[in-house]
Amino acid sequence: MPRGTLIVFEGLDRCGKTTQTRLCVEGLSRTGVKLAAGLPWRFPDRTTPIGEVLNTYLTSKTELGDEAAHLLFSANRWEKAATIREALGRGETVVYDRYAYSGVAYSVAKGLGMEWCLAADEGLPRPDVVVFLEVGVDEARGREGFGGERFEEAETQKRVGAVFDRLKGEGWSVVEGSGRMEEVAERVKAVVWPVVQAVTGRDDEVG
Ligand code: DGP
Ligand code: NA
Ligand code: NA
Repeated sequence: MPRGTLIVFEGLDRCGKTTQTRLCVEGLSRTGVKLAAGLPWRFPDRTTPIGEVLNTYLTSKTELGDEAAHLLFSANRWEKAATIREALGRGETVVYDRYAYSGVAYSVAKGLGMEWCLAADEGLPRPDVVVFLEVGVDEARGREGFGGERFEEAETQKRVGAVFDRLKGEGWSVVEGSGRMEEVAERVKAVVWPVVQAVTGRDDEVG
């Protein structure tokens, strides 16, 4: 049995990631690809005990040192690692709204070392494709809800964007995130579907 595909969406706050992640799942479900239950999955997963701490941190109700925050975000991913591996092993495709790259980008933007940050996530299931939704900070800023949480000011977002630029590499697909959401979804489909086909061995048209 072919394994499932691990698809990850990354980007700055308010880049449309959550909408595009959902549309991607809807598109995949129409193709008949076997999907994990309850997609999209997201990090931080605020439903776990560690996730609850992260939620109070992000909404600025608690303070944490940068290193402690980094390791908690990473631990939040590690507590799901076995679940992800099991789903992929059952042939189920998994779609994530944020993954370890956000962890590194936000922490390095705060001044922590790149190597130190990367080390905490080393060994997590490796994504087959990272869809990076590229949206300028000024555009993201104009979107509804921007500015509500800890890292959502323009200066932070610019620094986070610069770290993402350093992380972009093999397996990354940068997708222009501005424009109508249906147009963006088409661009996403064009990069995701070939990967799903390659991993699962399907060769039919996108549904
Ligand atoms: P979201 O729920 O996708 O809006 O993410 C909440 C905020 O948390 C957002 O500003 C990005 C930030 N974030 C997400 N993952 C991590 C991480 O692993 N480490 C750090 N430091 N910040 C993260
Ligand atoms: Na956010
Ligand atoms: Na979001």
